[in-house]
Amino acid sequence: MTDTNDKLSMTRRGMLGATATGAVFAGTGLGATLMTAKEASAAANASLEPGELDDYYGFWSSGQTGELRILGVPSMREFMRVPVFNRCSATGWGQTNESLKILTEGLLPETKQYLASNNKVTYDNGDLHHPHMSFTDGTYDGRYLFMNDKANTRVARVRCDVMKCDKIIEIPNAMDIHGLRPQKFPRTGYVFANGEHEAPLVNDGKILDEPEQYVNIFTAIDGDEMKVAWQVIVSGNLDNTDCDYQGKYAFSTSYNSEMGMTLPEMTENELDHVVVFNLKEIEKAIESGDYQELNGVKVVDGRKGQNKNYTRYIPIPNSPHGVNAAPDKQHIMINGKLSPTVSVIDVTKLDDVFAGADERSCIVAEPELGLGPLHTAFDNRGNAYTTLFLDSQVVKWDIAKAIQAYAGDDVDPIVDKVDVHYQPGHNSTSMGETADADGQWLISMNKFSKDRFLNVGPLKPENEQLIDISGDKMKVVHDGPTFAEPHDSIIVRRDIVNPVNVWDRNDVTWEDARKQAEADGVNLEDGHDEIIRDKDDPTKVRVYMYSVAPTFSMEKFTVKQGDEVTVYVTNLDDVDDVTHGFCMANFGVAMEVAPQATASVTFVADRPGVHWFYCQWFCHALHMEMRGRMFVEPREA
Ligand code: CUK
Ligand code: CUA
Repeated sequence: MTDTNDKLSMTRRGMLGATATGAVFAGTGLGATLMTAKEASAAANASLEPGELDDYYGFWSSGQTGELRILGVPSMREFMRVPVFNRCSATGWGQTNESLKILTEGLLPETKQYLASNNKVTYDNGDLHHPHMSFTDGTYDGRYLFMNDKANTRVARVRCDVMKCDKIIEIPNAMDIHGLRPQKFPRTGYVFANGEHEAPLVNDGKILDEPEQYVNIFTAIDGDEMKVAWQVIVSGNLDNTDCDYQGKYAFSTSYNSEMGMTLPEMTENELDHVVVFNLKEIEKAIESGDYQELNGVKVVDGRKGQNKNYTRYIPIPNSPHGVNAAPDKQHIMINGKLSPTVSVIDVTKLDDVFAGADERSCIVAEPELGLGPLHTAFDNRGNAYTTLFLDSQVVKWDIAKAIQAYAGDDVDPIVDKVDVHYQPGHNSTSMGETADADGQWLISMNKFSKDRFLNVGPLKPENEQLIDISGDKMKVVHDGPTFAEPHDSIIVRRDIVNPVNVWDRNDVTWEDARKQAEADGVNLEDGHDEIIRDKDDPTKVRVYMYSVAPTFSMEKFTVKQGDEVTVYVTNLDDVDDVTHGFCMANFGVAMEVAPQATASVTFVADRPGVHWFYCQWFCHALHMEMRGRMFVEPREA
């Protein structure tokens, strides 16, 4: 299979310059089949001519790298990396005052204390699994992207107008946020976030190795305010989450309903469960006071056996992983992982389940698809596409036929299978997690690339494959190596995403700089050029300069050894793509200053002598000349 797909991708590239003639071999995963010239040229559309724009934005997670990535689909070109939970040498994320504010303001007091005892102000790492766009009326609205950090229990938001992270909050009470999805209807609204790992609810060390006392926490965040709205205590752990198109229910899978601590314990039961959260009932509990307040959050008890209408636990085989709402607005797919099945919930049957009907009565199909089903994506023709981790395949299946088969009809829901390389986790289709699914492209995010690329040593890239799903048969049309480790992606029609080209001078990002400048009598919007020594604390110096290609307004400035220096740079260029940078050499200081933005960075000038600062973003023919000197007068002996 490897061979045939290699041939296809070579052929695809080879055909770009020439007219496709004759037939070429294409891999379908089920053996080589002849591909017509028409099909081949359809596949060739996956690549674009130089200068052509993609039809879709792809928003990619990066797992343990901690950033968000922006790709083009179908070209699979990587456009941008947006630092979120990581640090970034290029942009100064984690170093500028503006980014440090975002990285620190949402941390819990005990986290700040812990970090301070390790001489840190924020975490350096993150594990970003699930990027999802805000919704209005069941489809993407282009406002925000939300994403989780499994490593340090945080949720972040990226503004789609500038493609920068503007909020990060740490979630109290929960442990290790994994599954994350925005509310689809009427709008986002809530952002649902799963704590994956179980722990004592007050985790202060009084309870340690007593797993029977551990709980797990489901969190609803207000996506506009980026504050926790409420939480629910659940039985079992929580893996992935999604919600319906009605605004009534959210769903979370649990692979460890056993609450086991060892692998044999965690996989003991044949049935685990999906937790269904009844949003209206939970909101009522908050209103009526049926909650406890913990770390400033209203926490509702939705554990098994509470006999309340906050949650229901639907038995699912076996250690279910992904949850995916179909664009038909009716069906929710629960991916079985250790079971070869996907369990299909009909959301119209959930009212009855909450009224007392058998929990499994909402299951309307449970097709056997292959080994290791992890995640499911959709087209607009009633088909679902499920990744099979163990089989290294994507299986296309017909939802209506799966329902008929479950009802007893003799029909096979499986439409097609294609080999992918190797071991897929998430997949995503163009607009596939919205009501506007369009059935054009599918990305299979494969955990292993093995032999698909030149060997780069023991650590290999992952491999993402682009699959054309517009026809009856799936066709792998592109391999794309990626660094650690995208879990999830969304593919968004390009007309929905409309970022600006230059910043608005009034942007809130540098609000603090604006206020400080005002207090210092400096107008950031003018060409300003000032050195201010703080009246109350004379060791603090503020240097305000601006940049217009190819110069900084300040050719030199002088401070004293030991001064705490804050440099504010305002980029007065308002031309597309004229970003400057500010790097203070040998001080470990560097940042991006995009058109019309202000950025600032603070450091202690504890190295006497002459030090050069320079523009680190190639901006002009005289970019090398865009530099200046900082004189640091030695401390008096
Ligand atoms: S999880 Cu990674 S393959 Cu974190 Cu969405 Cu399923
Ligand atoms: Cu400004 Cu390079």
